[in-house]
Amino acid sequence: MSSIDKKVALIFGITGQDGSYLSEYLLSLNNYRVIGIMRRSSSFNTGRLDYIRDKIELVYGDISDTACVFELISKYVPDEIYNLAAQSHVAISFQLEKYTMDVDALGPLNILQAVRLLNLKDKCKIYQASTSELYGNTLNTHHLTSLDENSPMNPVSPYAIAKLYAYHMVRHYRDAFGIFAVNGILQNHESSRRGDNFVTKKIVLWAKYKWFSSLQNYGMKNDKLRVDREPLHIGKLDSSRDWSHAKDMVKGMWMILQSSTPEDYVLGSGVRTTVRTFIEKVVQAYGFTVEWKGSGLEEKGYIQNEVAIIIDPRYYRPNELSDLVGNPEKAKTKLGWQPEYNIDTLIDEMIQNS
Ligand code: NAP
Ligand code: F7E
Repeated sequence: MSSIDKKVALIFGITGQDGSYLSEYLLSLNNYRVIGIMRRSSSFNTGRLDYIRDKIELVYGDISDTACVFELISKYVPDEIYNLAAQSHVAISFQLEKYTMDVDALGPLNILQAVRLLNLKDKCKIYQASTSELYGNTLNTHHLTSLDENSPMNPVSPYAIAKLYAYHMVRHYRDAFGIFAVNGILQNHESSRRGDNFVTKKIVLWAKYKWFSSLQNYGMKNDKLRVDREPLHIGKLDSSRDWSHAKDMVKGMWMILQSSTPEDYVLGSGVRTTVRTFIEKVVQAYGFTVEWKGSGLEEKGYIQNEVAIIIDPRYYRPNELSDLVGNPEKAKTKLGWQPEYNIDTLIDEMIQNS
């Protein structure tokens, strides 16, 4: 297929976890020209893309720069715009309130306005990376068993509040202007390419590089402990999340944009796992078990009678979201979306490749 016949996909946030998997997925379809927006940075931020660097086009830009977004969209006239760009760390959003709003709320508005004002509504479809964080503690307050497209949204962090603005603007642009703009309301998704300060990756990196001796022994019973081992410092142990693999999620993003009608979809595994269980599973993968003793801030996790996990209130948030689990039934029945990973194969991939 010549490059003229290919669909043009413009990805904001291409250098992040999802951006790299989405690029890989689109390239595998063989009919996409993939163009990604990267930020200027004092150090290289394209490490997740090195292996496909020669198959994609990268251009400098920033989603919070209105003129830049307009110029990029008018230059490339994309068939599909994926907005994955965000200040995506919930805990850090409490310290970066306005910045998070500028990027996560007003950034998507720049894209929507560009498509409308450049009269590209019949050409460009827009995917917005919405999040299960929009729901806040709705599971508990409304006594629900899982979260679907109709569950009430009560965000409890600056990140989620900014994302709620974008979510509603996407709906508004769809209803008011007939633009094909959709929200993927995604539960947590992880991988070996996850940012190092998200809890799953932090646990995997600790096990692999700070506690157990080497990957060579991974999966064998009685792996050795490192001589210079250091305990894991962790926040809320009993928060639960619905953890999927990012590879499954990016395929879902693409499917959402291929639908004949623009609609919002929840994607997730439908299975909740606590931070505590995630730690236990990672430790079990190395052939060991965790014994928990004490409670609250005094609780500790022991491996072979040695303190290995310490509760550290530095990782508590001003407002904690204690429980999230999604109901992806609509995506499964209407789009035929089916995830391939489960929590155990996700952990396996993370340990192998991190
Ligand atoms: P990520 O790894 O943090 O990637 C975020 C991307 O956005 C990076 O490429 C980052 O660039 C870019 N970015 C940040 N600020 C920008 C700006 N001002 N202009 C342009 N680009 C900017 O996040 P992710 O896990 O891939 O998630 C992708 C999207 O899904 C995010 O919007 C996130 O909020 C949302 N989401 C994620 C999850 C999840 O569990 N992963 C769940 C639901 C929703 P740098 O590389 O230069 O930092
Ligand atoms: O926290 C608890 C923490 O930072 C998960 C983003 O991709 O998913 C992500 O947001 C849970 C929370 O992810 C530590 O309190 C305990 O309950 O890995 P996380 P997140 O906040 O769920 C949503 C869907 C997004 O949209 C976001 O962009 O783990 N936790 N101890 C900890 N969390 C961190 N980071 N570090 C700890 O030491």
